[in-house]
Amino acid sequence: LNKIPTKDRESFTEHLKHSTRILALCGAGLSASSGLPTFRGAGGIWRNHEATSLATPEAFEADPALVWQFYSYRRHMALTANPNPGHFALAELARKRSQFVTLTQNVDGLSQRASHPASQLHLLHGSLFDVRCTEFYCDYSERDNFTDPIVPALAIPKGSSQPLPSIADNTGEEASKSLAAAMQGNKASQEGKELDISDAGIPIPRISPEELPQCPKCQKGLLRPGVVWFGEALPVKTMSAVDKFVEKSDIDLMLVIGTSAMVWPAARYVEEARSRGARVAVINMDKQDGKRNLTKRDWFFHGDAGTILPDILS
Ligand code: BJW
Repeated sequence: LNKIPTKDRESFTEHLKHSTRILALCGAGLSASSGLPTFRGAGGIWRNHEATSLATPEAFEADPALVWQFYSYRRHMALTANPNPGHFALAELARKRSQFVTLTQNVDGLSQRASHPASQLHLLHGSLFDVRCTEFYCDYSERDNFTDPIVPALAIPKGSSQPLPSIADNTGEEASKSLAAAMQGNKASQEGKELDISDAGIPIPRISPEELPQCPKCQKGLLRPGVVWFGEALPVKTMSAVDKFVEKSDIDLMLVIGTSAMVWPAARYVEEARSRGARVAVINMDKQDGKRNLTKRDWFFHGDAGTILPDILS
């Protein structure tokens, strides 16, 4: 896409060669070329909802079925996606450099599937494949639940072969949406495909609370995805392991990969590393996001993380 200027590549390669303590902060842009949508910008809308507005305890309380549909869809997307060369390049760097640590805000499991050493990978925002009970007195939690769909009611509907509504019945915006949905449904059905339920024009079934994932321990609470929503604390053990690494000694290099770096406390690690002497390299598809807070000592590599990382880290 964008050719890296030779002098930037040379100075980065030289610095990487002499770096010992390296930190990477990853965001949704790392998984973009694996086909997974980001949170902000055009890809961040799910059925007319801002993805970030569904990632809250309040949204789950108000409409657990909607939030579970969103997460069930994302579990399915993540399970059917593959890690890209960016995930593999980070995993390889971790194997080569014992003092390299990746902090990922991503919950999609792609770094793990690229065999990133687990002891050098910290999941700041949890995982789509962890679940836990929502009852405050119940401590039930499960890791690596890859059942897809997690309950039958959350299966992504296949195209139905209902007859198309007649043109005469279709006037106005709603009607043309339902026609488009029915046409997509019919096409999907002919091809045996799942419907794209991220499109608000595609009808999805109403789900009652009893059909959502239930806690097998207390048999009272609903299960929820084991991710960190806005207003919730990040996992304590993860944070203390990260802080231990960061506070131990100076940091040589900080890689900021495919993130808008707007969400706290994850974003604060960039400044923290800088204050410990790190030079910062930002890899981002968007100039505005990537160049925010850059200093003269930093590098900005403009383009797809899946292409740039294997190039600059090899
Ligand atoms: C590419 C690319 C390609 C595209 N190649 N690049 C003011 C100051 C400080 C803090 C706050 C504040 N006001 C509110 C807060 C707190 C809040 C916060 O930070 N809000 C901000 C929005 C202001 N933070 C919290 O609430 C956190 N908790 C907390 O603070 O707790 C306090 C507490 C303490 C003790 C007890 C109780 C509470 C929790 C934050 C949790 C965030 N959760 C989510 C959802 C996770 C689950 C899920 O996945 O559904 O995490 S929100 C969402 O944002 C998700 C992401 O991990 C996170 C970051 O997004 P990311 O990854 O950067 O994605 P995008 O879309 O923003 O950016 C993608 C980038 O990639 C773009 O730049 C593209 O250009 C680029 N890109 N394609 C390279 N191919």
